[in-house]
Amino acid sequence: MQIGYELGADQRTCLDVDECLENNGGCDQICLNDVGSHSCNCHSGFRLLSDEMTCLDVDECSEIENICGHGDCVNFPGTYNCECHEGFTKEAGICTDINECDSKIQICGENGLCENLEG
Ligand SMILES: [Ca+2]
Ligand SMILES: [Ca+2]
Repeated sequence: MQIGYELGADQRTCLDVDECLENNGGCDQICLNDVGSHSCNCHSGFRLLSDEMTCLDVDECSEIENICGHGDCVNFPGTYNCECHEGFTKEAGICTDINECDSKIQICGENGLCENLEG
């Protein structure tokens, strides 16, 4: 008898033990049952540590340079958020410059020429 197997009802067959049924196989998040063993996995935004059981949040703010563009990155478990500086708007999660000239409000008046600046 090997670890990871249990004896079947006929006392001759080795059956896989589903370790995930008990205590989630010791896994932090996702337990994957394999024949004769099992493994752990993590939800997206988390990383499996070297103990192969524990999931740790990925700090996108420090790991991915300039992830927010013109904004402040705030790390959350499993995700992150970009808080844009004034004059910038979030597009596809990244803070990009608002082109005030394109907005419906005619900020420069009828005859004024509008020049878009960063921020
Ligand atoms: Ca198993
Ligand atoms: Ca995160």
